[in-house]
Amino acid sequence: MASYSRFETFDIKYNRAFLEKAKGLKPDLIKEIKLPTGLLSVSKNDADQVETHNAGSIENLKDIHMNRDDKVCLDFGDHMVGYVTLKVAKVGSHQDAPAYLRLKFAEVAEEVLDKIEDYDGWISKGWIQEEFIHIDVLPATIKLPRRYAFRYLEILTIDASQKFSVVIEDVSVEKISAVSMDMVPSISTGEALLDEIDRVSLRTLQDCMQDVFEDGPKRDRRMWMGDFRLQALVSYGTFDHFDLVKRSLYLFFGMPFNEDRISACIFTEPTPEPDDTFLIDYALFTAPTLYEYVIASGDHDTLKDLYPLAMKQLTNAISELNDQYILEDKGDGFWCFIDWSKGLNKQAGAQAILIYCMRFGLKLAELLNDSVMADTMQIWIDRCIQGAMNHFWDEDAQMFVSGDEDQISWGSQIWMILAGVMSQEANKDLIHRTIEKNPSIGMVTPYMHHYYVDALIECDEMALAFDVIKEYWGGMIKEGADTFWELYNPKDRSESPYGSNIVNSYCHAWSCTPAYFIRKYK
Ligand code: RAM
Repeated sequence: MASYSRFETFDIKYNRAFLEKAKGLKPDLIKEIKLPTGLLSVSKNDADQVETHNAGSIENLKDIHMNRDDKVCLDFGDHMVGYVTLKVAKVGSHQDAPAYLRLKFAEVAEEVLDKIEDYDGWISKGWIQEEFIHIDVLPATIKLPRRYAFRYLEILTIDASQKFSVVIEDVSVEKISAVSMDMVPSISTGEALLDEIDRVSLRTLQDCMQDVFEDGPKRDRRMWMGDFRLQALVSYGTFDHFDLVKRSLYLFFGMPFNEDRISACIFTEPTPEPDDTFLIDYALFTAPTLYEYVIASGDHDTLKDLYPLAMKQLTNAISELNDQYILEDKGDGFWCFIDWSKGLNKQAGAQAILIYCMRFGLKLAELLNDSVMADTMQIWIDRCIQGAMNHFWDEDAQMFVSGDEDQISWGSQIWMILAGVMSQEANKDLIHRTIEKNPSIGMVTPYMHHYYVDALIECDEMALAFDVIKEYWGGMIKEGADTFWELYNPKDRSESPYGSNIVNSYCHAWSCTPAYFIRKYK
């Protein structure tokens, strides 16, 4: 069973001044009332594919009288994040028993068919958006206390009674986000598919921009550094909500633990708290995230505040290098993320990400004229490149290998390219060799695909980069995505890192990056 890491002692150093700054930057959420647009039925066809069928006009809803096992499925026409209110009434004689309803919220149609009893994964089934409610007195207006992420809402009448039937008079959602789509200048690339990918990317980001940059409004509803870096990057030049980036940065940097580590993810409720999960790559990404924010916003005060701790993530990682300038492999545990592809060895990827992030550390040091730190970064970049070439480069395979079993994966090649370990010409050869050999340890997240696209651009393969965007993210659009997903393996739609895709998130922050590439390069 997979699991997140844990620290036995968890010594958090709250920086009250930073957390106060974060508090002062809490956004006012934009609220909008939305109504369902239609009625649907969802089923599976003979080829086991999920199909939706129009089940009539939404105007008919209040004419449907529901008794035991009757159900209706409402379509809101787009992905929603917000609070739902239902007006429920009855027809017939006196209500002689509670109305007993089950509500299922679904981001994608197949979730309507999922059964909670089938879930046996390793993360909580509490994430499955299903509610059972008893209503003793009808008519009633019920405002559900949870926030949901969904497009479809199935309402099943578990029971009414022989004397009365349930009627759903009205359902509405108060949709919330820190930003609105009107804030984004529209673009036209001349290619309809790219324009649509751009729009869906921004919708994904919008629905994840709440009190902080959440990773997914269905799950996990917290802020992970790896996701946040990419969200912030896409937000520059689109929603341009610098205060939300700044708030999110101060939250991460305001709660270091054990040796000033920055947590892989943080919680904000009931009060801000870091998770006791540490991922070396996510900690290192604090450097590029801070650098990119400062360049986009020009906010040098924040740079001065956060610089020491960003550099500490780099020097902490440097202190873990062995005398060959190599990060040791820590095996299968959750010590470095990179991707959810099964069996991926993380050692070479971690080494490459350290080099990649030290390059940002160098730039941060230069911005502050810290020549001692800039020299230190350069020395360790050179040493780690030397270590990487000696230890991970396989002369025979002409590819990078990782771990004791010399594993060749897509992730290791891509990260070594982005780290700039070799010349651009050699990188170009390497990416073509990778495409040709197609290592079986592949990539399953849009997050890793983002870095693949980035690596192709680094290798001056712009056309190929856009082919990947059109094929991979375009693939999700063909499958009906309103927002982009946490995980997409076109060869296996049921793939999940959690033991079942019932808990996968279908509006996931790290998948919003095509808008960044499209707007930068098209
Ligand atoms: C999952 C989430 C999140 C990601 C971490 C590593 O829990 O999908 O987005 O950053 O894993």
